[in-house]
Amino acid sequence: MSKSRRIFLQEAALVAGALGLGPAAWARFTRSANPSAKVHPFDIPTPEATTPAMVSTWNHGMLANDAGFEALRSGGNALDMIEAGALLVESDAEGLSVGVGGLPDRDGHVTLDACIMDHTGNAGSVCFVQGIEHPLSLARHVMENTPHVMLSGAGAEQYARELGIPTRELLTPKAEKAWNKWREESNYAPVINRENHDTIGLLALDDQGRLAGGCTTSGVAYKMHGRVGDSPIIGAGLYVDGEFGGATATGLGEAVMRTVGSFLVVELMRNGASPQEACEEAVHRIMKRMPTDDLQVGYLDLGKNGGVGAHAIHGGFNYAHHHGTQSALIDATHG
Ligand code: SD4
Repeated sequence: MSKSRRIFLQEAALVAGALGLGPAAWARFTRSANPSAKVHPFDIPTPEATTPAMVSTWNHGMLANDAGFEALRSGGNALDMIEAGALLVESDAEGLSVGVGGLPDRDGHVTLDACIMDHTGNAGSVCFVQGIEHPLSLARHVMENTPHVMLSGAGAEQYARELGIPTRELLTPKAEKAWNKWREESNYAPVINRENHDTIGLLALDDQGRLAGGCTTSGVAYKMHGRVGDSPIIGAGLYVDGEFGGATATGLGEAVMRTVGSFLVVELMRNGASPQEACEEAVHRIMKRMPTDDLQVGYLDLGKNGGVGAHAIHGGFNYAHHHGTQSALIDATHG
């Protein structure tokens, strides 16, 4: 065993002790180091098999959902559906809001946020990471192979290096050109408009009734260096409750974080709201509390039984819905 792996396991054991984790939880956290711990809780199917479905934000959600269903057909589960969809969009250098090609912060650095969560409540997240093409996959490693939920910045990058994940330049000539143009005026106000709001949030229900969700983004364009949005925050940019449903957010993260938006959507479903009612109420909470002329936030959710809801403050938010036989791009309601 390598020295860093040994130190990691010692530290993880300390954390597990401090958290009061019993042997079963400890075995799950150290799954990769313990060959006898073969069954991850996620792999235990829930009792009902269901019709699989996947919803993802924005136009690029169409291809992401196709990739998700491909992963399902190849024997994957809901988490694999999420990761497959994210991988595709993160690698698309034409997209200006996710992974490679994302618009940089005001100092010219592309910094990424991502998270993932499953129906058992497992969650992993990375924020403020640079030079990593697939932050959502790194978040999945955090979830599955460390005792933590969230790693940030240099620490997350160090973990990626330990995993052998190669680094790469994420700033494309197209994004650099846009940044240079923005610098002519350097307007630091974090406004979400048509150009800078294409974070992908993904929710999947597999054929065993297991829900999972993910969210990955380069965040608000030209943000302050070090700014982290809602997208990697469990409960804000994403939340999954295996009993009721999952939700994800897009738009200005500050408004979503202040209202713990995705958790709110799921909790409303838990209390009897339909997926659509839950998204509407969460948007209305924001509209009641803050000025919304220049503010866009949209929620998308997927109920445990396959119901879908989506609602935004302003028009323009759309999402892709795939349920195995049919796939469509749908305009969300707003206001
Ligand atoms: C953020 N919520 O960093 C992200 C941005 C976004 O669609 O969703 N854009 O605030």
